[in-house]
Amino acid sequence: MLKGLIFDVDGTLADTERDGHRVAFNAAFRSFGLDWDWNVSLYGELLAITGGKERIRHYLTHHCPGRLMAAGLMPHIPALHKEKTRHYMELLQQGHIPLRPGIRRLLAAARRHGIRLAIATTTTQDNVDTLLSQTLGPAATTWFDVIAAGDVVAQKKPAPDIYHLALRQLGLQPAECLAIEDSENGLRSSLAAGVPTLVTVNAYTRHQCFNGAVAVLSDLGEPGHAFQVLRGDAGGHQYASLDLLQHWHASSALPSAARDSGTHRAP
Ligand code: XBP
Ligand code: MG
Repeated sequence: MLKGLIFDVDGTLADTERDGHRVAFNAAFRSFGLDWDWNVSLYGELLAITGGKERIRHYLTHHCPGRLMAAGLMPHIPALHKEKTRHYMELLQQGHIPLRPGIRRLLAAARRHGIRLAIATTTTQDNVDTLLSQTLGPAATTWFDVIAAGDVVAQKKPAPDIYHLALRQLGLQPAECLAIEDSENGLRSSLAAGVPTLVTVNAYTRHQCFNGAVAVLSDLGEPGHAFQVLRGDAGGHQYASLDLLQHWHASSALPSAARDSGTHRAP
């Protein structure tokens, strides 16, 4: 039985990367007098590295023109990332980053039906709190029994650490939950923790491999705004209702033969 929904944040709750984090990184580089420009295409490559500090370190190691410059900048990564987070929070506070389709609707449905809510994300707690309060109101952070975010774990996604922490703090078994993710790194993390996972892609992740997901969608959809089912059986539904999530969750518990036989159809 589905007892908990565990949401990823970046790319899942909101499309935060291209016009949010990426813009904030570039603003921080300018604040530090660095002429680096993470354009849309390069940032798409750098997203393979989760964690903003880890992404900067990767850039310094693999992309930075001067070796000496890279070595000299390594100690400044925490300060650079702090400046980036300041810029990102400003973008959030200006209301530039809306929730993705279906998020508000599903959170409300889960709360009405007593399904517990959690977050498992690589970004910082501050970024999560600001996104939730800006888009859903100041009380929204209290809707989540658990917000597992950023550096609270040793290994970031695709390692399962953040999902293990969320499950431990929820006091739920992996099979009692459904994760919602947007990226291959996120899916690998949730599946490694044993959590059945629904994927909603975005422009940066649409081409990635999502083997093992209960279904892959363009987004969660809304009444009158149909989703695209990229993989899986939505039984003719036009958007991801709580019923449909519960169906996908139940089907994930079935032996693959029963699941693949199509006998367990969407409601
Ligand atoms: C996506 C990430 C984060 C963001 C940047 O997190 O990998 O690192 O790109 O945020 P999610 P920070 O698990 O929510 O998809 O700079 O705060 O790390
Ligand atoms: Mg994500």
